This record gives sequence, C-alpha cells and structure tokens, in this order.
Amino acid sequence: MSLIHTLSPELTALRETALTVLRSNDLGEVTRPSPTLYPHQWLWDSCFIAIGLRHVDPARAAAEVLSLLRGQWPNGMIPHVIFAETDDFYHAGPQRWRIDRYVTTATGVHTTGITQPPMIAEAAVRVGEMLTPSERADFYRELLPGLIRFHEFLHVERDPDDHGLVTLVHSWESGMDNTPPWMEATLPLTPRRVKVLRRLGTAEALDALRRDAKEVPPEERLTAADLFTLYRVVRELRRSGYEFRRIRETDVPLVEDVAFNAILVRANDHLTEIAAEVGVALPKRLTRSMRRCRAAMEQLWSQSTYFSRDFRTGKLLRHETIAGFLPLYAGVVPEERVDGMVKAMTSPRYWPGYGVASVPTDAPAFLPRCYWQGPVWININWLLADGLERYGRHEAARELRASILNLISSSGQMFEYYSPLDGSGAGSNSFSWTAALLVDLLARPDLPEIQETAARSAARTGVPGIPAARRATEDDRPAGAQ
Ligand code: 9WN
Repeated sequence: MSLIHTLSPELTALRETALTVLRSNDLGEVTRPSPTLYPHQWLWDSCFIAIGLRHVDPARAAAEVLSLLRGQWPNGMIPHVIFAETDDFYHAGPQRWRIDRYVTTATGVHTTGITQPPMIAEAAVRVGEMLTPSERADFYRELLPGLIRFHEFLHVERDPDDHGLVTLVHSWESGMDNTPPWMEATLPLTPRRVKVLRRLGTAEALDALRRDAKEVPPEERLTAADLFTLYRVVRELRRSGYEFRRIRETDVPLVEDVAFNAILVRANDHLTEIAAEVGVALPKRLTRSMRRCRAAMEQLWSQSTYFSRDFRTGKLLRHETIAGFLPLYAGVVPEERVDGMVKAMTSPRYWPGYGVASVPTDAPAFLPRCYWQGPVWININWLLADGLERYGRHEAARELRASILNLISSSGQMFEYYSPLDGSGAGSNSFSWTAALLVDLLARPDLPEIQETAARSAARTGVPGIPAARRATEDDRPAGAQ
C-alpha cells in the first residue's frame, strides 16, 4: 500500500525493518509477538499487530483479528493465548493450563484459561477504515457474534455482583504483568518454598529453573519469585475449573483493573458503532452493563489519578502507574481533571525523555529496564497519544508520538520495551507490536509535523523527544526525586 507521505531514506529503512519483523513473525493467519520468547498468538498483541498490518495488507489484518475467534470458549471468553501446535518451549504452555479437562474451544485449539485487554473492537474499527464499505460490512458481520459474546462474558461472568467494573483473576489478564499494584495483590499467594528462599536471601537461585529467561536476561523480566507466584495462581485457577464463582472462594488475587476497564469502555463504544453499521441491535442487558461500566470508572479516581481496586476489599491499590492515564483513552475523564493528568504524564517523573514510563521514575519499584516496572511500552504510549488527542491535547499527542519515533529510530530495532532514561532497548527483540505500531505511526497524515517536532527536540536537547512540557516544568519534580 502506498504511504501518504514520501519517507526519508532513514525512515524508509526503519519501516522496512519493521515490516521484516512482521513478516518473520507471521505464522500464516496469525502473528506471534516475537520469534523466541512468545511463539504463540496473544490477544492484545494480535490487535495492535492488525492496527499496523492494515496499512500493508488490510485483508491480512482482518484475518488477524478474526483468527482470535478460533479460541473462543463456550462461555464467550476469548483467551489471552492461543497456542500454536508446533511449539513446546513457551514457559507457560498448554501443560500448565490443561483446559481440555474443562472446555472445548470454538475450533478445538489449545488456549490459556484467562483473557487479556479487549482491544478487538478497536482493532476491528481501525482495520475497517482501510476496507471498502462492502468488505467492511462482511468483516464486521463475521466478527460481531463472537465479539458480542466476549463483551457479555466480561460484563456477566466477571462482574457477578454488578459493580459495573470487570474483575481480573491473573496479572497476565492485565497485560502489564508485574506492575506494582498487581504484585502487591499477588504477594499473598507466594509459594512456601519461594518464601523460604526469599527469607534466606537466595530467591535468585530460582533463576536456574525458569524457562523465560533463556532469551532475555532475568533482570529485564519479572523476578523468579514473582514468576513462580504467577504459576501458582494458574494452578489455583485450574483447580477452580476457571469459573469465577469458584475462583472467588480461593485466595487468587481479584482486581478491578483500571487499564483493562478503560480499554473495555472504549471497546464498548466501538462495538456499538460496529453493530450500528451492520444494523444489529445489541442485547439490552449488554448496553446496560456498558453504561454502568463507564459510570463506575469514576470510583477508581482518587485525588490526582485513577487506581485499580481490590474486588474483595473494595480498596484502591494505591500505586501510581501508567495505567492511571488510560481513562483518557476511554474518554471518561471530566475536563477539569485533564490538565492535571497531562501535566503529570509529561513531567519528568513519567517522561524523563523517551516516552512515558510504565511506572514513575521516583517510585520504589522503578527499574528502567525491567518489564512493567519502568520501561516505555509502545502499545501503551499509542493508547495515551490517542487519549490526548481525544481531549484536544494535540500538541502533547504530537510530542509523545515524536518521542516514540525518536526512541525507536535511535535504536533502529523493534524491542519489546525501552528504558525511559536512556532509550536503550530491552526484553525481546524483533517484537511485533513495536513494529506494527511504528508502521501505523509512519502512515499518519500528520507525520511531517511529528517529524518536525522530533527533529526539533532532538536538536535542541540532544535527547530525542523531550516533551515541551518537561522543559516548562523542569522544577516540578517532587521533593526527594533524583
Ligand atoms: C504473559 C506477549 C505478552 C504480552 C504481555 C507481556 C508478556 C507474557 C509473558 O508478553 O506477557 O502473557 O510470558 O511474559 O507482559 O503484555 O501480551 O507479547
């Protein structure tokens, strides 16, 4: 597909690198997140991947979205991973889940027993924009029944007490696996042997037993202690037959996750749009749940940000993370809060120079290259830029996109995540959603302005992509921050 703008030789090469990554991770009708660490299909990865692929091959992008329905459970859940048949080296593969004891999926494929952020409706609308009206109607009609059942599953099975908010049963469902609120909620499930090793100060010994750190240094992933605790949660879920009414009787962490619910609110809007376009009426009960979910987001606000909430205690998990900004993407933030949130997001605490960090740089848990404890993730920054745009903060959105462009181009490679302090790449390399969202960025009609902003900040500061807001608020740093 042709681009709106002619790219410079450097950006042409960068785009080619991204397309090569997408091609090399293409398994046919699905794309794996990365060649070694993530050899299967992940729910929200496929959605972000489709958002990039639509610029190259809209039909293939539509197939990527539709392929998620292969794994749908009889209760409507679309699983977080659909396992490829060929691989057995993923650290949390089919043997951990044993879902065949409980369900048969739509096409008999093996999956995990949990879900992931419901980005499907967003991906569908973005892909739909690149199709002809009749192709789009066909695509929507094929997707819609499964998509409706998925949203019903979330609102019914995962909100049994009618709180309005959907509850997650594993941090992997949030997609932000080891962010501080989740690790706090998960701590009580630490297996006894891990607790003993922790007490002895020898928990690193567990690194020898982990399979996920063969490709990526363990210090760039969650700790072995956290990982083995997450495996224990899987065991508990399995023993509960993956049914929420039984899971809630265990001590599995139950979290009304702010990012997940924000993505769901936006997805509900998209679902409404999709259904309207093909003349399908959504079930009344679902539309009522959608309204309640949107309204309930307000309960997650406290003082200056939004937090996730513990389902059992009703207490907010008061750790500031990037997830607290996603209500902007959902469009549920009252206007009087927006400037404060934008100021916080663009301050050096969150944005020291290379995009918005997953955890503020002055948080006790902050580690610049460790997974969801600090690094910049391209997908969340994509959502934030979109949220800024929704609220008319065009300059901040442009600064953010410029920063991301500088970040990816300075390494020239598609890393899983990047240090917010020095822009160095970390985690898996050849990572699909980084590649796909770069392709999406390069296809934007406002690319020339983004490039100009990127060049200006790089030239002026020597540091790629420092936002204007940072320069204005250099002395905003909270007392005691480094
Ligand atoms: C567990 C695939 C996934 C992403 C998640 C990211 C990471 C998996 C893992 O990789 O999680 O789901 O094994 O670490 O945290 O957001 O979808 O890219």
